[in-house]
Amino acid sequence: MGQELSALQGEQGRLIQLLSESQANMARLVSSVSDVLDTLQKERGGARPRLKADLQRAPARGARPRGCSNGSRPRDCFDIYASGQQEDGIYSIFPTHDPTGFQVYCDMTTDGGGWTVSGAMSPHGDEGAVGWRRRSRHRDASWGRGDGAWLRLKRIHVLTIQGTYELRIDLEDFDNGTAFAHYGSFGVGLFSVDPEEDGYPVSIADYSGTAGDSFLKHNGMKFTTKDLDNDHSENNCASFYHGAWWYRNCHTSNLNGQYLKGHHSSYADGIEWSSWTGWQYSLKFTEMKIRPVREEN
Ligand SMILES: [Ca+2]
Repeated sequence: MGQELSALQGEQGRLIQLLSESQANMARLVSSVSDVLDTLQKERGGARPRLKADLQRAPARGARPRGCSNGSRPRDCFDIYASGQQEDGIYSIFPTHDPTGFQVYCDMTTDGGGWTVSGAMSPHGDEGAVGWRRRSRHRDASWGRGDGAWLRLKRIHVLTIQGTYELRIDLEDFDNGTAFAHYGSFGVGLFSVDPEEDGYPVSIADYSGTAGDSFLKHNGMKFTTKDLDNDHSENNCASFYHGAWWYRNCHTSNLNGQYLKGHHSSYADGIEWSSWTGWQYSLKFTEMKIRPVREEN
């Protein structure tokens, strides 16, 4: 315990030094670390591993106990798949850092199955988007809407800190064309002391697939919504492009843009994946899904 405390105190000192140029940030971060230290001191028992993980935030490779048979609580759809339930549908999962759990849609058929669908958020106020809404409602049943973006990010966060996760994005156009983009590693807020305060920055790497990469340029960016501008543009990219995303200045993809049904004359404000269909084609269907990277044994 003493060793851990002094390691934490060392970390606190390092943060102070790193942020000395920004007094506001420094104060906030130091108080955040201090809070964790206080809590740690108060609750030396039960909460310790979680708090330690929160501070260190090293994605723990190989930490997944095998097998989720009868009665044990699945941390994600892959646990459910591994326990023998291999039908697409809505399941309850219980991530390590959100033990009360929540429901998700599990894709048990695409590319080996075991995918936890983290969704593309529903288009904002697009009443005409019936087909998309019907399909996304099914999958997004429990992920919330509107402000649900932040709830969703929190859930993606608690999932992706459980290990190394891969990301697959499936796309469909209005001519029944399909494509996908795969990323070998993906997470949000992986290195944040307070991920929400930090804007759930995205970590993403290792593209492969058929849709081309339209996401790597967003690596490291915080999430921006219309009411919270975390991007590098002098404007708010979410307002400007009618979406919510890990915008830089501003985007190569905009999966929460407007449902504009294919070609549109406006610029980049639809559901765009630019490397596949450019900046003036709003896709019919998109789906983001994550799965823990299986160790090679
Ligand atoms: Ca901005």
